[in-house]
Amino acid sequence: MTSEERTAKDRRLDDYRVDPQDTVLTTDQGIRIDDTDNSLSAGERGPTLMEDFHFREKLTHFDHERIPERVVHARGAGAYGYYQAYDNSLADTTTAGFLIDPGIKTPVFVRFSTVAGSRGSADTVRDVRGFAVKFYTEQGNHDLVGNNFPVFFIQDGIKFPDFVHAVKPEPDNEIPQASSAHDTLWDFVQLQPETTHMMMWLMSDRAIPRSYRMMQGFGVHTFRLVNAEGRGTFVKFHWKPKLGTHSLVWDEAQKIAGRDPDFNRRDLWEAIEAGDFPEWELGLQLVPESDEFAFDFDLLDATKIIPEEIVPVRPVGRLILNRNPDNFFAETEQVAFHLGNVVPGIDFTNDPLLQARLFSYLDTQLIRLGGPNFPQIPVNRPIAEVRNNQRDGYHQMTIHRGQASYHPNSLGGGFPALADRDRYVHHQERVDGDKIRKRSESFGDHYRQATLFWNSMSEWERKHIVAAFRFELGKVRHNHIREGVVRNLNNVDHELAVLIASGIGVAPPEAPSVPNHGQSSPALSQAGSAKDSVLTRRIALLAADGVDADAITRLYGELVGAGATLDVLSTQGGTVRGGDGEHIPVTHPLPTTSSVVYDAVLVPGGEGGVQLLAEDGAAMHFMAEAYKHGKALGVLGSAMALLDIARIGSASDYPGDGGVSVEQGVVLGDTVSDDFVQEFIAAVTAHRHPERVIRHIPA
Ligand code: HDD
Repeated sequence: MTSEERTAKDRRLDDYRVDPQDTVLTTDQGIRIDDTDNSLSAGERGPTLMEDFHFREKLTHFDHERIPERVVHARGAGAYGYYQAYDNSLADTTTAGFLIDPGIKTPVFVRFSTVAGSRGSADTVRDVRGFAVKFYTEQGNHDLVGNNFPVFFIQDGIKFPDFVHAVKPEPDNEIPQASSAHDTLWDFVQLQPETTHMMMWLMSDRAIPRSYRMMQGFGVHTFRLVNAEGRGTFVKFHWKPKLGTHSLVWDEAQKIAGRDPDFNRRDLWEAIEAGDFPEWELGLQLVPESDEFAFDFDLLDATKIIPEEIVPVRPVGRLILNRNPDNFFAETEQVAFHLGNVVPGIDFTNDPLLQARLFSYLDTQLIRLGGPNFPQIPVNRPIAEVRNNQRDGYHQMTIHRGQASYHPNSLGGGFPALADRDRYVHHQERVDGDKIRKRSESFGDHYRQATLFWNSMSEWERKHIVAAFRFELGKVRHNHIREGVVRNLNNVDHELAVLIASGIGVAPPEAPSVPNHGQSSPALSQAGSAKDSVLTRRIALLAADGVDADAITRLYGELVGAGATLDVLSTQGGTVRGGDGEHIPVTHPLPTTSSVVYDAVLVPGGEGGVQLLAEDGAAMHFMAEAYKHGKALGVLGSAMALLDIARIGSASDYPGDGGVSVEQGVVLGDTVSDDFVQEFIAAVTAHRHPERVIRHIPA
């Protein structure tokens, strides 16, 4: 990283970084140690002595190395970077400097996570992904603790423990790990129709992102921006990934969970190490306070979106992640987000889910990080100056000087003084009402937006949603739960409910009294997401002795030049011999890897090589599986014979005129011509080709 890329936060962290280079082993007391492999004992074969302070200290520290994992979002990965506003004329809307001043690069730490699984669970499970951003602004820390879905399961945070108990592994046997496909979750869902909209998102491909770098983020709640005059504007926060929003397919996601459970974490780490810095654009939906009641839903209801076609998302800045943490525990595990960390110019609304979160996050850090001084942990420290009269407590790291730790005081000169500028001013709002436990009637519709989501999906996205419901409900043992879910979904869309019912052994419901309203919001579909680059796409090239080595050299140059990576996979490790005797290094032997960790496959020609691949089950499985998952395939010359063997096409699909043929992402050519390269890059850029017929593929 160049010195220019180092942020103010990086400089603050310098004081805490410890490097083992040129050091000598000591105890925690600084006593130098010359043997850490043998305990002090009475005789070579005798008992260990209590006085072995090095042994005792080493073991005691080890015994206390674990802290409680997060009750939700335990599995995560994080990175540092910065946020920079565009020249966006938001100065009339908020006093939050980091949102309006293009001259400021605000340091950030971002942590992505799954929700239900434990710390050691797999990355590619069907789940919501956390997208939590800590902005270390000059006005203090601001946390935007969002998800990759714009809505939530429940409307009031008092139900959060119920929901989490239902989705987590069941309490008697702690099964299943990191999965929503079990009775308790669906029991809760069928009895709590407010979950319906979120469940549509959870059953969609959004719940299995290809990469953290390829998913959207949302602040979910309606927040409020406040300007210098105290005028409020409702706001929804959106993060849009530069690489587009792309997903895995379910069969693939499950296989990756075994092949590479760290798939998303590794992807984030490797992209940053390679200098392919992940990037998102921040967008805002702004609603004047006068329009609070202008919608057919309540802005305070976190199970609702504001469709982008009604209130457009206005781009206001960009987020870049450019540095991996030095130490997972110290930084990614100890980072403490809190929805209540806000800077002047950003305020809350009366969304009851938001209000509950204001309590829960501080509370959870107290138990998780062992006391009230967790804001002093390096990753949590603001870059803004911290001065107050809070004192003592476990793990106090600050040596507060002076006699006075109270306000007002005369003995300390009255310091710290009360701020008279750039201070936090709560938005003024008149509030009065009866003390009641009652949900507002404006929160009463649970289906319209679930229907909107369903209507907005492309045909293949709908197929995936139906398959996901069938998979999950197929694992539910109680019939009344399956029936209850189908009953609810019938209010979303009759055809959807019938399709699901027929797959899970439930009688199809009668048509509902309120038919589908027919409205859609195209922005909700991933089909139209950005598909304009192959940057960081992972391409597998299958080769065996006798391969056309020139083709590999050319393909490598073209694809790596376009920003993709190309791995040569073969039946064994070491090198592959080209037709003319050249040696090409093998990146991975086929048995150690799998098609599921790649985005696309290339198979060059070369008679002997093609024959060896044809006889190799792993190679044929690789091609068939990649085809099944909708990935781009580029097949050259004699390798076209493999299409029949893998049951994914036929060499006769190629007209044989020296040109290039393209059918649903399968690109065939005689040689590595410019056309072939262009068509293959276009096929990879498209991400997936979900229209293929794949029922017959056994992989
Ligand atoms: Fe939460 C963690 C996001 C509702 C209580 N939440 C947590 C994290 C994210 C979210 C991204 C992980 C932060 C990290 O990486 O450390 N949570 C959300 C979103 C919600 C939401 C987008 C709805 C809009 N959460 C929610 C409610 C409650 C909580 C309603 C409780 C009333 N969430 C927590 C928590 C966690 C947490 C128990 C666990 C670990 C932590 O806070 O630091 O306090």
